[in-house]
Amino acid sequence: MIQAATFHLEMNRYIRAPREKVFDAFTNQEALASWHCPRGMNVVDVSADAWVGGKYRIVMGGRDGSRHIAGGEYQKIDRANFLAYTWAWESGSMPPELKTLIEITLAERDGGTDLHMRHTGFPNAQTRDSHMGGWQSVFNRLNDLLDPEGSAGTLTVIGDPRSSYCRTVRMALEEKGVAYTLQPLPPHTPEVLAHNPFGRIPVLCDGPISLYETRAILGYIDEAFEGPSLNPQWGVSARARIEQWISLIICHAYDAMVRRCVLQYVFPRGENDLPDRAVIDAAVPDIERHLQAFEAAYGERDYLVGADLSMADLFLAPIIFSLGKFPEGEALLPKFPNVRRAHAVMCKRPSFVATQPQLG
Ligand SMILES: N[C@@H](CCC(=O)N[C@@H](CS)C(=O)NCC(=O)O)C(=O)O
Repeated sequence: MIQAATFHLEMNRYIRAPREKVFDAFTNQEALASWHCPRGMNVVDVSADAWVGGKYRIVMGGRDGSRHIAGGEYQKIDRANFLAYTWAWESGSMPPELKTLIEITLAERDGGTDLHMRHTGFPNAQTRDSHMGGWQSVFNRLNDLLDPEGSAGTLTVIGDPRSSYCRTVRMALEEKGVAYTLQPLPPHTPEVLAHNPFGRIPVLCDGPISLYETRAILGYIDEAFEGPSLNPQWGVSARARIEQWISLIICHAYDAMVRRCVLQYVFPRGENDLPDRAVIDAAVPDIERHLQAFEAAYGERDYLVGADLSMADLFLAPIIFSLGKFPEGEALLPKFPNVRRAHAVMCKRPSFVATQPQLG
């Protein structure tokens, strides 16, 4: 005997596509194959007999080889207006005999479609909440598929294009080949604060999912999207080394090179609105120590860890670029030939070229 279920979730999405197209994406097998799984997974197999009483089955595959299979029966089909179908997992946290119900209501608005989803019948709040996160990700893929801008209609990077962290995120998206929209905004604006209580940029919005802190954003980009891995290095020590460099850059190198040097020129706060010499001069020995560490790490290689680009390089390249635009960088960088050579390699990458900022 199955306990009466009392938990449900509701979701609203606006999709810039005609109602018929949105509706058909739920009932057409080929369409379902291209969107109906969370980011980071693939639809491995799908069947859909879209008539009342007909069944559907979706096999979602994780990169680790895991399989998550959901299926059910169509209950009501009113094309382009309303669709109801049962939903059950063949394995996982919900018992296969527990059938939940999905109701999709579509309404036309401003040339697009308001989609309302009601998913009822969860046995507890935890199961409902885990489905909520999953559905948000699944509907992001639906949006990528139907929006005329593709993933740029779903994915937004909020931040000043001159910000080195912002550039790191944009380079990561470029490296993965993922289209996005840039919302160029400085830190602490209401739009930024709406997503990050600390007001810092960048913020990545993927539909209703928003993230801040660049390392976390890169992890999301790497796992959620197809395309080359941002950390292709093999082995525990290589992966730890990447994290070492990222941590050093975020906690110390950025402070010395950007905050205490570059930003003194970009946003001068010294006497007579000039760069604060004392702050810059005190930063120079710290900048030099960091450059020494990077010089040794590169050796004869062009990347910080191993023979390939990693997230560590995506963090460092925008900082070296900014530093090189100001007198202290111009004076210091020639002393570090490995850093210069590796940076020249980064400068040629299309991801670097595509994210070139205008520095003041
Ligand atoms: N730890 C943050 C640092 C982000 C950061 O410091 N961003 C700068 C712009 S490059 C910023 O928002 N500064 C404003 C502030 O610190 O209040 C991250 O990794 O994203």
